[in-house]
Amino acid sequence: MNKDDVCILIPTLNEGKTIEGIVREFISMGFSDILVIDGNSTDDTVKKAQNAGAKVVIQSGTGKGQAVSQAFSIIQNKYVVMIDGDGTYLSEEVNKILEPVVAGIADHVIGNRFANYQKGAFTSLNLFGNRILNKIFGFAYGIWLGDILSGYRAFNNNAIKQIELNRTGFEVETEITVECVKKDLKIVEVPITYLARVSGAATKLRPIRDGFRIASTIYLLARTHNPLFYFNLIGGLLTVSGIAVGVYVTDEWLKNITHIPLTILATLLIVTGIQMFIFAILSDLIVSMHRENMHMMRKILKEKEKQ
Ligand SMILES: Nc1nc2c(ncn2[C@@H]2O[C@H](COP(=O)(O)OP(=O)(O)OP(=O)(O)O)[C@@H](O)[C@H]2O)c(=O)[nH]1
Ligand SMILES: [Mg+2]
Repeated sequence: MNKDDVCILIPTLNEGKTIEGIVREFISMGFSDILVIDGNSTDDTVKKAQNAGAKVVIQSGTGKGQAVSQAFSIIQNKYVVMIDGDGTYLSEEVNKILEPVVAGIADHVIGNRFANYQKGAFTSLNLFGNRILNKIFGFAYGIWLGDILSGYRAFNNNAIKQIELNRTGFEVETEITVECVKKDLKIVEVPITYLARVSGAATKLRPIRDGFRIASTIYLLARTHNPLFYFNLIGGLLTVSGIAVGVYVTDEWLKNITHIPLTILATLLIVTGIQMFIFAILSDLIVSMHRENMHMMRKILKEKEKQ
């Protein structure tokens, strides 16, 4: 592999304490194309990154997601490595991350932080949240990955071109993974080390708010991939609440108390719930046919490229 074919992409927001060291490490390993995409840091992140030899672009919007999406639109390299600028990942593990894309066995590589994490790298809330979100992702997309939210990733150019990002914040890692699954891109996970943040460097992640946003992103994006999961969940919730109201109404009726509005509500909830199950089956049919068409189209495009 020619190291000039690789772009090291580092999104940053106030990472003045760590960014210089990271850029220097990559340069000393022979990587010359280092792109720092900065979210208008108010500390000396930009100056330090430039001094160390990185190209710095100031993002036009806000949020890590918008930054990554903007960076993807300007990168032309054959391979891209994305790494956080907070010093929690090891630059010397870059070859581990790059190997599967360079070997052609993956379009996208995710560094799995659970393989080896330092004490204090995850708070117990983050650890719990990460595990739950990986499970929800597995149920929604049928692909059981160990660490969908990792910040250390590699891509080939094909993946960069195909991944479309619309979320602006910390949902970016989820959206990248979902896009790869939807676009039939091959994902490989490799074990990596995860370190604690250096003291005094603040996280930008708000675990509860961002955790809910990530969970809702996983769910909402599943509509066009796994409509059975998407609509059956709504149907299940409606039916179960309808049954609960119905049980209460029946119990009261046995005691000679009649609740007409609640009876209507129970019926409506159950009927709407069952309609959602039917809708799930129909949507699944449409999505399956669409997937077959897209699969065929990609095959034709690949064959055309070969000619
Ligand atoms: N360009 C840009 N970068 C951002 C923005 N928000 C966060 N980042 C960078 O994205 C990377 C990940 O952010 P972190 O705050 O470390 O979030 P995290 O790694 O998910 O959470 P921790 O576990 O607390 O480290 C860091 O390099 C941040 O500087 C943003 O709005 N714009
Ligand atoms: Mg971090």
